[in-house]
Amino acid sequence: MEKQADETRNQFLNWTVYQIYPRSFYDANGDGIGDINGVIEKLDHLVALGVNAIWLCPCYQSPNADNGYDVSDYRAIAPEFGTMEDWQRLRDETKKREINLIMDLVANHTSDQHDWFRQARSSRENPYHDFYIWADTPPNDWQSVFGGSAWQFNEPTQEYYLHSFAIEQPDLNWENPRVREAMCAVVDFWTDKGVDGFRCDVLDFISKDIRGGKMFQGPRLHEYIRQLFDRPKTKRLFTVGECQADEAYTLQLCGKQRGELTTAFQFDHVRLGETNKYLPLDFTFDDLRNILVKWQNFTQENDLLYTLFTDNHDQPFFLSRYGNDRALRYECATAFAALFYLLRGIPFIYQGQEFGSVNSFFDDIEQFDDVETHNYYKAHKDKISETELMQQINRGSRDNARRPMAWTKNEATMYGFTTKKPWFAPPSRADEINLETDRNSQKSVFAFYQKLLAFRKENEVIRQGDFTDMTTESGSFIYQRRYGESRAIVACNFDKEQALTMPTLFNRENFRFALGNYGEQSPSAPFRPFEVRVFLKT
Ligand code: TEU
Ligand code: CA
Repeated sequence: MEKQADETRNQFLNWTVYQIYPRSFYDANGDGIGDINGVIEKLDHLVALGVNAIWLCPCYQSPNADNGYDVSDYRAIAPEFGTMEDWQRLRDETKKREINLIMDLVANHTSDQHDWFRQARSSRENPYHDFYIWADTPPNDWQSVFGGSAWQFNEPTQEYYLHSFAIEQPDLNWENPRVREAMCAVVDFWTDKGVDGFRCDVLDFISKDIRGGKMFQGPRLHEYIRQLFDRPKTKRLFTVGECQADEAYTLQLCGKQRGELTTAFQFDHVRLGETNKYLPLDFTFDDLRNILVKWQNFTQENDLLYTLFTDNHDQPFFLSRYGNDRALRYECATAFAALFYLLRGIPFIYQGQEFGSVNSFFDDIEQFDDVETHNYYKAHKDKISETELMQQINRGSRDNARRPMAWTKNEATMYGFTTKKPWFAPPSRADEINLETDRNSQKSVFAFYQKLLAFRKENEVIRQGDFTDMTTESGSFIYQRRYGESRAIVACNFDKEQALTMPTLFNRENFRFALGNYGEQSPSAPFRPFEVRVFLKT
C-alpha cells in the first residue's frame, strides 16, 4: 500500500489554493477568451495576493457543452486556451514561484465527441461500446443533475446511454477494467508532466448501481479511487474529491489509512437554507456557525484534512447569497474571508473573491451561457412569469461566478479582461466592483486578503493548530486556535451590532490585536455588523 505519510499530509495545511476558471480569467491574445498565457501573465497578481497553489478548471479539448467538463481529449489543451507548450510554460512559471498546480480530473464522463464515445455509439460490437453504460430500456427513473431523464436514446444501437449530467456528457462504465486503466493512464500522463495534484470532478459518481441502487457512492467507489491514487507514482499528489459526503462517508474517503483521497469538498454550508438554489434562502448565521463547528470538530477528532471555501464556479457568489452585497459589501467580504480561512483546513479562494465580487443581474435568458441555467429556464418558462423566472435565475445561476474577471475600471477594454469582444458579458456591476478600484480604495478587500494570507503564512498556529469553539452569543462566532504555546482568537459578529463576551482566558492572558476589518478595537467594544477581530498570543 502507498498511503500518504503524515508529513506529506500535514504540509498540505500550508497550501492556499486559488481556483481559476480559465475561460473568464484573462485573455492574453485578444480573441475574447481567457487562456493559459493569460494565467501566466497574471501569476504575479497571485503572488501578491499570497497564494501558493492553483486549481485550474478543465483546459482540455472540449466542445464546451458544459464549458470544459465535457472532455473530448484528456491529453490535449483546448486550442482556444493555447497549446501544450503554453501549458508547459505555465508549469515552469508556477514552479519558479513555488506555486503548486492542481488540474481538474473529469473521470465520471467524457464528451459525446470523445473518440471513445463516437466509436462506442456506432455499434454494439465496437470495442469501445463497453466504455459507457447502456440499456435496452431505462432500468431506473434517474434524473440528470441538470434536469430531465438521465437516459438518452442512441439511434445506431437502439439503446439508451446514461448521462448523470448533460446529454453531451455520457457516463463512463467504470466496471470495465479498460476504463479504469485508461483513466489511470490519464492521471499518469499529467503526473509525469509534473502536476502537484488533482481536483476530482464528481468523483463519487464513478461507482453506481443502475439496478435499484443509487446514482452515486456505489459499492465499488473505494476500490476505484484506490486504483487511481494508491500507487507509488501518485502517493505524493494532493487529491481533492468533489463528493457530496456526510461525516461517515468522508471518513471512508479521506481517512488517512484508506489510501483514497487527501481531502474532499463538502457542501453543507453552501446549501444552507436552500430548498432549490434559485429560491431565497432560509437560514440563520447560527446555522452556518454550527455547520462549521461540526466539521471542524469532526475532521480534527478523526485527523482528516478539511477544505475551507465559500465560492466556486458552480455557485453564485457567497457574499450575495449570505451577506449584504450593497452597503456592507466590504465588511461581509472580509468577515467571511477571515472566518473561513482562519479555520483549520486548506483555503480555496475563487477568482474574483479577492476584491469582493458579487452576483450580476441580466434580464434576458439569452445573456446566460450555462447549460444548467438554460435547462432550468426551459423547465419553468410555462409555469411562472418571465420576471419571476429571471429573478430566480439571477439568484441561482452558475453564470454569476463565470463572468470575465474585472481587472480594471476601464469599460472600453472590458475591464481589462480582453481587447476584443469578450466571450461572455462582464459582470453587471463591474464599473463599481473591479480589482483596480478596489486596490485604490480605503476599504480594499484585496488589501485585507493580503494581510489575512500573510497572517496565515506567518503563524503556524493558524496553519497547524487545533480548533475550539468559544462562542457564547447567538449571531456570532468566536473560536480559538492553539499550537504549542501560541493562541489565536477569531471573533466574528454577524449582521446585528452587539457586544460579545470574550473567552475568560482571553482576558487573563496577553493577547494582542492582530487583524480586523474595522481597525483596531478593544475586546470589550461592541462589535458592528460583520465585524471581525483577530487576537494573537505567541
Ligand atoms: O459539478 C457537480 C455538481 O454536482 C454540480 O452540478 C452542482 O451540483 C451544481 O452545479 C450546482 O448547481 C461538477 C463541476 O464542478 C461542474 O461545473 C460540472 O458541470 C459538473 O461536475 C459536471 O461535470
Ligand atoms: Ca484568448
